[in-house]
Amino acid sequence: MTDFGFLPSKIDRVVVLSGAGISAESHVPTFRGEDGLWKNYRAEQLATPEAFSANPELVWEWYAWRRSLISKCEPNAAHHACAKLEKALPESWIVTQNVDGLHRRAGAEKIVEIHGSIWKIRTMDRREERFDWDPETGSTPELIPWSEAQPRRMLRPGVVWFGESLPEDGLDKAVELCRTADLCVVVGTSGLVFPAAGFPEIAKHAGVPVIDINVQPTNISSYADAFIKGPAGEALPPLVDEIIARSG
Ligand code: BJW
Repeated sequence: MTDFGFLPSKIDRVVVLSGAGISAESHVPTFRGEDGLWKNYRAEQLATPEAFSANPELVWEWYAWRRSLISKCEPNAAHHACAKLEKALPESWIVTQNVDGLHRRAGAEKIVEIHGSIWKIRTMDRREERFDWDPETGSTPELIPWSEAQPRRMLRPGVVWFGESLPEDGLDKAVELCRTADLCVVVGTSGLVFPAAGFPEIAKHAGVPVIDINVQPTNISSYADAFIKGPAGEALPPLVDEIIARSG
């Protein structure tokens, strides 16, 4: 049983910062580690704008494979706990690096998807962006779609690749949430990819207590106010219940 003595006595605004580890128990592969995607695929050949320019079909195929895989996955207890928290504490938000859409499928609504969504397609310049695939069926056009508004421009997955800037509104919102929350809960991220890896530090510097949940220590747990070691689906639900008990 976790002792929640590290929690502030009154909590109204929580920011949850989630990474691939929160979806691991839903069987969505993480990126790093033994079973991670980067074990079998090279990031620079698939998750960069240069990779898409060099071989759009290969990149498209890889994302189609991932969409099909994710469409068979269900939100787990950790996604449901986040949705429960967001409903109970209306000023709380989820900032996720994940593109899988599982927070939304668990019923959460106040979500900042800072690395975009695998269920969106867009032009390179973001002037055209839309939801395209049905997450329930995972159906994906076999051919890469072309922009209607900007002929001769291919549409691409609506995610943020290495070397690309994050959408400015999402980035500003995430930073503001980290500065103004009563509590920052980090869950299932290796804390290696910037700028998201710097969000917990922004909270810490603003005097916001930081809790890290992970199956193993990370650089974030080294400065967090509390580290809860364990799978997100087991560690998060009791924490959320305790936070809700302290709210209002
Ligand atoms: C569990 C668990 C369980 C498992 N329960 N836990 C500053 C310094 C150095 C470099 C940079 C910097 N600023 C920018 C950069 C460059 C770059 C970067 O950070 N590189 C680093 C690798 C060094 N960043 C960028 O390029 C970003 N753009 C940018 O900053 O623009 C301006 C700029 C550009 C260039 C130079 C300078 C400025 C964009 C980053 C985009 C990241 N995109 C990806 C792919 C998204 C699309 C897709 O899905 O295909 O996003 S990469 C991948 O990593 C994905 C993830 O969102 C991201 C983070 O991964 P995450 O979520 O942490 O997953 P894992 O797998 O790493 O970790 C899982 C964790 O879960 C582990 O800790 C496990 O232990 C744990 N776990 N089971 C709880 N059951």
